[in-house]
Amino acid sequence: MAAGPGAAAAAALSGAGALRFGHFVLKSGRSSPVYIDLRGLVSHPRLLRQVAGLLFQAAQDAGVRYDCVCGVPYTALPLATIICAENQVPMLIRRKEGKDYGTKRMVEGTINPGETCLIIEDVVTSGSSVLETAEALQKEGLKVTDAIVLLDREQGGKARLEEHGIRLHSVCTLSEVLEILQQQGEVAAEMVEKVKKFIEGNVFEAVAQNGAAPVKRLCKELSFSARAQLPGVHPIAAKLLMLMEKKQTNLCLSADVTSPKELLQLAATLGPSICILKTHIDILNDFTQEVVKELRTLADQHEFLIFEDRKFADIGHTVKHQYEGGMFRIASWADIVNAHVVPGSGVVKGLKEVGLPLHRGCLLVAEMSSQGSLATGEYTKAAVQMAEENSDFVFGFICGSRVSNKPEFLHLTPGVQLQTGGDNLGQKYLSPKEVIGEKGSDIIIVGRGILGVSDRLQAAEKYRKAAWESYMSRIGVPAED
Ligand code: 5BU
Repeated sequence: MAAGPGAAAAAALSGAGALRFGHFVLKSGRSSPVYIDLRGLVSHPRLLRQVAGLLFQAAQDAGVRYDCVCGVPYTALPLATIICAENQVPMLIRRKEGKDYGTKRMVEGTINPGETCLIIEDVVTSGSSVLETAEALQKEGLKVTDAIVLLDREQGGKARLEEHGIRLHSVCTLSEVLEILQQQGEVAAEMVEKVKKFIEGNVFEAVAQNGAAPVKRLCKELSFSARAQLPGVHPIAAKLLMLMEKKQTNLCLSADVTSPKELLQLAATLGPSICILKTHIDILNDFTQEVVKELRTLADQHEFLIFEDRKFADIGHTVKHQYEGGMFRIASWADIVNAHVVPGSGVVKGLKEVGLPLHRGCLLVAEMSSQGSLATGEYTKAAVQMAEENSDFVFGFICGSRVSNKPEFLHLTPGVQLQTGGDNLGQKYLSPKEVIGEKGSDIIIVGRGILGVSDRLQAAEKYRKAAWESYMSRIGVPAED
């Protein structure tokens, strides 16, 4: 066998069948020429022990000082176990969030606050999993200064962890492994080039973090129309993404007016500038089914979707009735509704029973724009998990920044004005550029920024252009003058 930790790692990876080359669609929806999965390592006890030895040695070589060890769940758990058992080091286990968020201990084992815990991981891409484990340990009062990984995919994880004060030591990098395998004739030079190009074009960079939810962004973004064609994308998301691209608008009008006549006037004049018209149907002082019928006609004529910002927040049985019946019969005319996740997944399940047969879609409130909102951190993460578990009905989020890196999910952000600041009732505003360009959201939701101006069409066009230009520069298309 060739000498050196890199060669030993490469041999272990190919011995465990952990590296596959070809054409793969990743969880994020992107295609990749390489697929790395070390879960099968547990079926190769000799290799498992060898990899644990390489990780331990890498920590020794780097001169890392630590009091205990924690593996990133799940693949690195047996590796951490071997390291700890063989070298008499106390171990900690981090729980992956279970269904009963926040009620269980997140770290098992004896925790001595102030001690330093070394993190063990199999593969690092963006560094998110290591960061999540580090956050859980830090919450318990432990220090995290170093992490050891078998394979660094060189896609920005090292730099991202460094930003958080964590040094990443890798036994080998993906390009080293590729070179070794190429020398050994196990991979063709062509494939090596292909993978290297893929790595270069897919480096994660950190974007503004809001609360505890780690947010990641790929340098090269998919366009709205490319996202519309992803396999498994929700039909409403696909329709929305396509009409956004066609009309060049990622502006949602929050039509918060109380007169039905004014609502319909707004829809008729601003229709061509918007991708969604958002209603609060219960603020109309004179509601009739005729109003929503006319609104539907205007939506079809100008190609925008209707989003009733109802924020359902009750048990499944109740929201079903609220969505389907009552005087508003929301499900019969609104393409999109939204829900709070505070009741647990029953709220989505209830809405789904009504919405799915009608081909409707739902957004979950993952974050709110208002001062002091409690929808942060673990709550936001729970919303993302709920969306992932119900992606046949849920296609995105109401949020302040990108909360999921899955391109099939859409991010819609309220609290947007060209003049930033807030109102006197807790609303906070960011600019379209901040929201789309920096926070990584997809669609701006604007109410009073447009409604409070005498020439509403001109104002809507201003917002549309600002948000669209930010999106274009995000995907790497220079602005036209
Ligand atoms: P504004 O006039 O642009 O401030 O209106 C914002 C709209 O978005 C308004 O209809 C709110 O009900 C809605 N909204 C919000 O402002 N913040 C949130 O977090 C959520 C909804 Br969820």
